[in-house]
Amino acid sequence: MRRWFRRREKGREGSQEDVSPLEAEAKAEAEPEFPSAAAPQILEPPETLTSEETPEAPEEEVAKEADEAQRQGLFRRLKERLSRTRDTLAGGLDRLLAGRKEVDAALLMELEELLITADLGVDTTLFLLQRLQERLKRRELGEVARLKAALKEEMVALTKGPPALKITSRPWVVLLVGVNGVGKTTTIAKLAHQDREQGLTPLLIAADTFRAAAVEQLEIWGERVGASVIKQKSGTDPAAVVFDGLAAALSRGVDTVYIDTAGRLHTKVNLMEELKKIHRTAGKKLPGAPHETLLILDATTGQNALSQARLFQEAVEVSGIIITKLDGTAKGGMALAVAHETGIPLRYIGVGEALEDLRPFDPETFVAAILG
Ligand SMILES: Nc1nc2c(ncn2[C@@H]2O[C@H](COP(=O)(O)OP(=O)(O)OP(=O)(O)O)[C@@H](O)[C@H]2O)c(=O)[nH]1
Ligand SMILES: [Mg+2]
Repeated sequence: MRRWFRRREKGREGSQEDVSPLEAEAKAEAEPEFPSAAAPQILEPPETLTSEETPEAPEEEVAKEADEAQRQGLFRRLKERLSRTRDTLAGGLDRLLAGRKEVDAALLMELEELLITADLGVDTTLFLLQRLQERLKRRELGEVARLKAALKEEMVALTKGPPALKITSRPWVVLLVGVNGVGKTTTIAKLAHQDREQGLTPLLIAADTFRAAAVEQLEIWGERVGASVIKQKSGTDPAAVVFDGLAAALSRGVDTVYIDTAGRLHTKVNLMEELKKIHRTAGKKLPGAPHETLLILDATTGQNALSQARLFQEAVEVSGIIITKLDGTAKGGMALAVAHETGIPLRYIGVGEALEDLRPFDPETFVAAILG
């Protein structure tokens, strides 16, 4: 909306600078170096500009077209990034349907195999198959072409969850959890980058005190995105770092706070206890915090991500999931399984290592990109 408004304003400025026909002629005479026969035609102002009642509609249309072009560009890139999953799913389905005239039980059995290959997991695959079999019984899948459309509809329906939470208090505190190497620190940088783009002030808290390099990594990202980092020396109790970090957030009046946590401690039990303590401490310093606890899952781990989700859910109340590294895997179907089987809203997907490579998860767009 804001972009559209800016473009409209720019359009207006542009039309104010347009030369009148008389000025144009004078300009043409003053520029004898281009005496070509085509010159008068070029200088003649287009009719729309000389008209007294320049309608606004064309400008709005241009802005809409530009937005549409941008949307399509983003979608094309998403499709490219998800191409390995797309090759498995969309490519596999096309091969399956080639030469077939009608959908029958045997075809659905083959589809089952394909969905498992794309890492949708047994439970989600069987759920989808059951929905398709019901449609088949209702004679809704007569033609082969209907099968793809029906599968897309059922996949989108799988992932419909509550809408993304909005920032309703300041500072808005987000705790990021997940096993080591899934992309927690990188995702914090991407989220902080998005905030900066929207004119918000993020603050990063380095609560992964287990590895000295973890703090440094967060500092480098902080510098890159223009966000302050609150840290203490390696080995400090992470809950204490969070307590001090939130005190700093309150005194500085920042908009958002991202807490980076360790992915590995001596034992899993240690890690879960540490996360619980961080969670409790945040709430003590700032009632209601953390406002979001985001679980980061790595797409390349496929179905294993589901057991990670169960593990973390037992320790802290996970309010949203981010799936990273969907760009490098054919296992992208796992995103649908995770969204369906955990019941936790999938908020974002990571499709690359750059700051811009975090996209809000939209079921329709995602399904169209892997199967459309
Ligand atoms: N291709 C790709 N790589 C990603 C994505 N997100 C993160 N990575 C990479 O994954 C690696 C690990 O990322 P980190 O952010 O360090 O992961 P972490 O969860 O903080 O790891 P620990 O601190 O060890 O627990 C880095 O090389 C990132 O660049 C993504 O969406 N796509
Ligand atoms: Mg990290």
